[in-house]
Amino acid sequence: MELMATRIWMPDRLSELFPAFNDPRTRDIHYLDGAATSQRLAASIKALVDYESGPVGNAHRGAHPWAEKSSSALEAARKDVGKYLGIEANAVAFTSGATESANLLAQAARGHTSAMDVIFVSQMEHHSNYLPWLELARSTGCSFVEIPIGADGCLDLAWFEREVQVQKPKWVCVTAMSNVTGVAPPVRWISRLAKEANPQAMVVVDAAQAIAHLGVEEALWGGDFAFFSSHKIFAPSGSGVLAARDAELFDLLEPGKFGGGMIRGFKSNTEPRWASGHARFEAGSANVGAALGLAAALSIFSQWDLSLMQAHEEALGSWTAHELTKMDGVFVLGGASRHGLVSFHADWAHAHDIGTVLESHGVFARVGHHCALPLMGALGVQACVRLSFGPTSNEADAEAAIKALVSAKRRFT
Ligand code: ALA
Repeated sequence: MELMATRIWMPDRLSELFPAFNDPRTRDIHYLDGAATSQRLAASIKALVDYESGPVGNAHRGAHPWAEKSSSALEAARKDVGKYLGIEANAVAFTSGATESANLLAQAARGHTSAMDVIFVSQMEHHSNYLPWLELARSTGCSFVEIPIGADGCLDLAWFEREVQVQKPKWVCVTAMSNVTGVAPPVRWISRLAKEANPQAMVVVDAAQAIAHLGVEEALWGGDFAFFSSHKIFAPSGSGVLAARDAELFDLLEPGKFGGGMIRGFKSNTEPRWASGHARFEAGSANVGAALGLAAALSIFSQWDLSLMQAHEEALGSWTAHELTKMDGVFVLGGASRHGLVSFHADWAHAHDIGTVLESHGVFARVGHHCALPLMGALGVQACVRLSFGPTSNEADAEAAIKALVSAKRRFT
C-alpha cells in the first residue's frame, strides 16, 4: 500500500493558520493527539484575545455600553454556532465543555425520567456520555441498558433494531464517533428507530470526536440533543456547547445547574420560574471570549473542503493501520482505522511503554484507556496507543509513527 494522502491540502498555510506549528520548537514534533485536544487556530485565539483585551462588561447583566457590547458579541457567536449546527440560536447553550454538557443534560433529565423508564447507552461511549446516565439510572431507579458492540468495534445494529422495539427506551445516548476507534454509528437511523418505538424517546449525541471530522449533514447529526467541546475543534479550551434540536426541548427539562441568569423570576421566594431556551442551562456569567473563539474556529472549519479533509485523514490512517497489521504482535482495535483514528496494542509491550518510545522519537500519541473503559472491556484490552490524524497531519507524521514503532519493537523484543 502506498502512502499517499490525497493531497497535502494545507501545507503552506498550516503555520499561518496554527501558531503551534509556527514555532521552531515544534518543527520536529509529530502531533498525533488531536483527538485529545486539537491545536488552536490563530483566528480563534485572536477572537478570544481581542474580546478579552476589552473593554468588557458582563453579558446580559448591565445597561451600560460595555455590557451591551458583550451581550451582542455573545449572541452573535450563538447565532453562528446555531447556524453551523442547523438549529436556532436559542437552542445553543454555552457550557464549559462536553463533560459539563452531558452532566447538565442527565441532571435535567431527572424530572423527566421514572423508575419505569429505560436508558440505552452504547458500549462505545466515552465516560462523559456514560457515567452521567448511569448516575441518572441509579438515582431514578430506571433501567440502564448497554447497546453492545461487535469485535469490529461497531454497534450491534441487529440487537438495537430488535431491542428498541421491546424495551422502548426513553433516552438513547450514543456517540457520533468513537474517540478510540473512530467508528461513527448511524445516529440518524438510530434516532428514527428510537422514535418509532417510543415517540417520547430522546436521542443524545456525543459529538466531541465527530465535530472536527464529520460535517453536520442533518441538524445535530439527527439527535434531539448534542454536545461537544471547543478544544477539539481548534478553539480554546474551557468551553463547549449543549444544543437541542428545538429550543422548546430545553423547556421540557428541569435545569441541571442553578444560579444567576437561569430564572425568569419568582412566583414566591420559594417558587422560582425557570428561564426558557438556552438560558435555563447557562447559570452564571458567560464565557464570551470562548464563545467567540468557538464561532471563529467553526467559521474557518466550515470553509474547508470536508470531503478532501476526510480523504486526507482516511489515507493517513489507512496506511498507518496497514503498516501496523504487518508487524508481529500488533493489533489494531476494531481491525481498521476510521476517520483518521488508529488505536492499537501490542503483545510485546504495554501501551504506556510504547508511548514513551514514540515520544522519544517526537511522535505525540495518547496511551491508556481513553476514558472509554466499557469499550475497552468489550474489545478485550486494558490500554492502547491511539494515533489521531487530522487536518494538520501529513505523510511525514505517519512515517515517523511507524519508524518509531519499529524502534519500540526492537527495544522490547
Ligand atoms: N476525551 C479525550 C480523548 O479522547 C481527552 O483523548
